[in-house]
Amino acid sequence: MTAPPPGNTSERRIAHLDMDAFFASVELLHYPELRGQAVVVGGRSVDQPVMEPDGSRRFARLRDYVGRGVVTTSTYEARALGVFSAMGLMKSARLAPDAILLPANFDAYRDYSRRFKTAVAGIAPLIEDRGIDEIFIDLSDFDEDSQSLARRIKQAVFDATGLTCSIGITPNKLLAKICSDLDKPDGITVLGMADIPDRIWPLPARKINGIGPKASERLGKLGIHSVGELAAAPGELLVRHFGRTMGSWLQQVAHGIDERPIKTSREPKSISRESTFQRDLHAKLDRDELSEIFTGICLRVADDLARKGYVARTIGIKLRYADFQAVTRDITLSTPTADGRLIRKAAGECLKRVPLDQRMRLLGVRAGTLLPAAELAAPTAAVQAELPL
Ligand code: DCP
Ligand code: MG
Repeated sequence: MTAPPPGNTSERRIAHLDMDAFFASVELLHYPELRGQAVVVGGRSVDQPVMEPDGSRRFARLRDYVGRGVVTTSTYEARALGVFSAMGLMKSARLAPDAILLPANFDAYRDYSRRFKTAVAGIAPLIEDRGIDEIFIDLSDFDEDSQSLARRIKQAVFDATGLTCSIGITPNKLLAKICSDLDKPDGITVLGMADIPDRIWPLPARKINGIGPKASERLGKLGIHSVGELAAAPGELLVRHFGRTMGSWLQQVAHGIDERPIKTSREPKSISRESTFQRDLHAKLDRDELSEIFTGICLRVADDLARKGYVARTIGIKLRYADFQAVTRDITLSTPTADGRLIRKAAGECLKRVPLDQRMRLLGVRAGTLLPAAELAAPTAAVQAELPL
C-alpha cells in the first residue's frame, strides 16, 4: 500500500474570518460622520457623544481623557498614528490627541457578532465560533474556488452588517488564522502547503497562534526570529529548551502542520447512556443479567455515535453502588471507534478496574473525545480493514 501523495485531493479547506477593527467599525455605523477619522474605543460612559442644539454631535477627544483606561480597539486611521489595542488611553493621547474617543457598547457588538455569524452560516454551516469577531469555517465540501467563495462570504457579511472582514483560506486552522491577518482590512489571502516557504517562513514566529510573547522571547535568545528559522531549527534543540510536547509542536507548526478539526458549537463533547437497575445487582451473583444490560448500553452508545456521525477516542464507565457511592474509569483507545463490540470490550476493561464486591444500582457507559467519523483519515481506515477481526 502506498501512502497518498502530500497535497492530494483530501486536503482540507479551512477559512478563518476576522472582522476589521470590529468594535470601532460598529461605532462608525452609528456615527457615519466619523468615517475616515482616527477613532478609539475605550474609557468610560462619561465620554458618550453629546447631541448639540443644532442636531450635530459633540465627541470626546483623546487629549481630554484623564484616567487609567486602555484602548479596546482603534480605527485603522488611529493605528496609522501608533494607537493600538491595550495601549493606555493617556499614552495614546500623546500620539493622537485629536482622535475621537468613544465608550464601548458591548450589546451592539454582540448583536453584530450574531448577525455576521448567521450570514456566514447561510452559505457555509460548518462554523467554529472563536469569539466575538472571529470564526473558522470548514469549506472542504465546496467545489467553488476559494477566491470566489471568500468574496461571496464577505459580501454576505457586508449585506447583513455593513461591515468588512478579512478571510484566510488554507488547508488548516493554524495557517488560516495567520492568513486572515496578512491582508487586513477587507482582505482575502488564499494559500496552500506549497506556499509556506514563500509566504509563512518570512513571518515573525510570534504570528503563530500559541507562540506568545514569552515563547518568542525565548526563541529569540536561541537566534530564532522567523517561522522559517524555527522550521530549520534542530528538533532536539527545541525539545531541550521547551520540553518534548511544546518542542515537537513548534516543529510541526513551523512546517504549517495542524490537524485540528473544526469544532462546531453543536458538537457534543461526549455521548453516554446509563441504566438504573430494577433491583441492585451483584457482579458475580447476577453476572449474566448484568452482562446483558452492559452490552445493551454499549450498543446504544454505538448507535448514538453512528447516528450522529462520530467516533470516540475514550470509553468510560460510571458505576453507582447500592450505597450511592459512584466511581468512574476510562481508557483511551489506540484508534477511535463507533463499533459496539469494541466499545463493549473497552468498557469491560474499565469494569475490571473497579471494586465489584458490593451490589450496584446503576451502570453507565460514556464515549468521549469525539471526532467526526469523516475525519478518520482514509489510510487509517485501510489499515483497520486489514486487521483480523
Ligand atoms: N478587543 C479587546 N481588547 C483587546 C483586543 C481586542 O477588547 N486587547 C476587542 C475589540 C476588538 C475585538 O475584540 O474590536 C476584536 O479583536 P481583534 O484583535 O480582531 O481586533 P479588531 O477587530 O479591532 O481589529 P483587526 O482589524 O485587526 O481584526
Ligand atoms: Mg478583528
